[in-house]
Amino acid sequence: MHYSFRRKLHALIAVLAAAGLITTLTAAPASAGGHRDTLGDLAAARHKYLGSATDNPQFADAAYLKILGKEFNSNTAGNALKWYATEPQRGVFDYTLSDQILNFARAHRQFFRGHTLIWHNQLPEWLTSGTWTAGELRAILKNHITQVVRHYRGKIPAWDVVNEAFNEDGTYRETLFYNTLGPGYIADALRWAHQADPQAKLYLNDYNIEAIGPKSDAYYNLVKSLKAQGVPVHGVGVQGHLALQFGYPTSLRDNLQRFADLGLDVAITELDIRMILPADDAKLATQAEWYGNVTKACLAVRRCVGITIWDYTDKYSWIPAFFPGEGAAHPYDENLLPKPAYYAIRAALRGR
Ligand code: 9MR
Repeated sequence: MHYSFRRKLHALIAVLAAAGLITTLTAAPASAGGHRDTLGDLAAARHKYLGSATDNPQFADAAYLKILGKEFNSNTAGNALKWYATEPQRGVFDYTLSDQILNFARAHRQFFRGHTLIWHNQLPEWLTSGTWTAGELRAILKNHITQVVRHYRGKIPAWDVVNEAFNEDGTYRETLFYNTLGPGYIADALRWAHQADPQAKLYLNDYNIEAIGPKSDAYYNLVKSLKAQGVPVHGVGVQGHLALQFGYPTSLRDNLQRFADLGLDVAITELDIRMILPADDAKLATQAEWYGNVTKACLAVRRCVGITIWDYTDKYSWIPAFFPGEGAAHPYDENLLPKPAYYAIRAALRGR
């Protein structure tokens, strides 16, 4: 696909530049125009992607879209592929919202992450208000996964199949799916998704698994046992919703590496770094350092395939609504201007 062509092109450029055969294109300033010096280009030269999530309301904002299409080489739907959006009535599938985002990504030659097939939030009313036997729910789940993944077969190369399956202490989260079907729903979901698109990379994804601890240990043990049973699981997504007041997860790199050592891809899937408002220069400097450190952690792990920022700008942040008094979490500000964090990501991608 286009993305892998572009990756190869950038790898070739990097090799030629390293050999001194050409002056590296990525050294050109952004103002030189074109797509030569974006975050996505710098990441591609390191064989990674640097992406952003987006959402449908943002499509009314031309200035926002211009940056989204130009600066990032990966994209994902913040909401449009969730169950409430794709199967609003039982057996009735709607891809209007997700197509808008996927078509934009394809037009801009971006990689794409599908988020998400199974999650306990943003489920349709018909599903949460019903009472289901295990047999019924299994059939509903299988149909949902099969339909959505098959619809996008060959177009969505990576899926968050199950999102947020564990509690902080590493026990299973008691969701509709767990309570009705038991923990085996995860292996089943992965198998159904694999049948629907054998090429897609299938991920388990969660927050607060950046550091080594009970929750990331639960994933480590689960994916190890799934792999031992031959269940198609290919990656672990570390969301990366960080907050300055809680400290930097210093074991991030080692944690990514231990999953990679199991033969899995890893990705930072929903990065943002919030702070208690108001923002000031010191907090923005610390935030920039953290963005740089997360980027370096991914670069240090060969099987870390890339980083997705959970929308690139403070203008469309999910955070103020969920954590009142917090925000300023993204690398662009509310006026779509780059913050110190943006420059720290660039520097890290350049190996500085
Ligand atoms: O960014 C999403 C926001 O627009 C929604 O209102 C919210 C609903 O729960 O979900 C947000 O995305 C979440 C993601 O799907 C899973 N990890 C946590 C993200 C932030 O809440």
